[in-house]
Amino acid sequence: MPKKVVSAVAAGLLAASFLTACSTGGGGSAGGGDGRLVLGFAQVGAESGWRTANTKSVRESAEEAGVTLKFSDAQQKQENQIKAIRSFIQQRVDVIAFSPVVESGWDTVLKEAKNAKIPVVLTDRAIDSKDTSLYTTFLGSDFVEEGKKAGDWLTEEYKGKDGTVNIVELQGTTGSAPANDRRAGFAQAVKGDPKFKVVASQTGDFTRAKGKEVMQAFLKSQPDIDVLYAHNDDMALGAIQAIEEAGKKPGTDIKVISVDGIKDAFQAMADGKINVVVECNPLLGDQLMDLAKKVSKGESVPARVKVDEGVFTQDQAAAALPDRKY
Ligand code: GZL
Repeated sequence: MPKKVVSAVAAGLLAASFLTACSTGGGGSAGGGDGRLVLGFAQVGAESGWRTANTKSVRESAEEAGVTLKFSDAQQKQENQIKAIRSFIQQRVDVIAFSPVVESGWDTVLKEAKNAKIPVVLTDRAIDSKDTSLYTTFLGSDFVEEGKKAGDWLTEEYKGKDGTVNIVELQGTTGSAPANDRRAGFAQAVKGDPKFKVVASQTGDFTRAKGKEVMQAFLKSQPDIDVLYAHNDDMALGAIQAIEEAGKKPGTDIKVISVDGIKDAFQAMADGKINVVVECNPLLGDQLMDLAKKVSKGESVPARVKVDEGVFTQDQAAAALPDRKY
């Protein structure tokens, strides 16, 4: 059911035009009074190719939509995102949007935004607050579904084959929605078959460097690894370096399952080093600007806006690569 944002009821034409004039970007006082919507956006950081593409999409879409964007990069620290949201409140922006680096710890600052009558849009990642009045809508992927797609590929790949399948898992940032949900979705997909065993699971913080470092540790501690499940491409690409440095063939000796769908992962798939990529679409900018404009005018918007995304296997990689947008 679309979440009803209470919209002011104009009594007469004059009132309506007054309300309309006030709410098209003039609601806050952050703008230069030019009537443009002012959007405060608190980004997670620049930890991965996915994040870089997401930031580019938000910036370009704001430009095209005539939205004044106030952007902050939290360098993957929650306290920096909270500081940025408080700064946007101080500046009286019209709408606040952010991609929560972790699921918990947002109620206090979002209550401050609510008290300041500044609507909040969650993008990319969700929060675990019980108070859903703290944000107007959540625009992003279904990470449980992504994890399930990864697990479904694996069960299909090993259908009819006997013997234990030893899996190592590179988790995303601890406490983040994608890490929690991709892990849950994958576990749900493979739990029906006892041959699948997750023998090691640790965060690689969504970065290439950490993904390589943790994979090196897995290779030392685990005598027999059949599959790597990485919660994002950057960790998978780092892990591939570790696998090759250990004298093994990624994609063959150790099958590699990844999530995101950045160009480098498609290239690795075409090179036979990644077996399957579950797409997670970062190009949310246009949808975000549309939602922000509606929300600032008090129009009703759906409480949840999902993005379409697919699954790509090695045989599709080379043909798909030229058309990849991120
Ligand atoms: C998913 C996004 C994740 C990506 C990572 O929507 O939050 O964060 O999967 C990124 O690449 O770091």
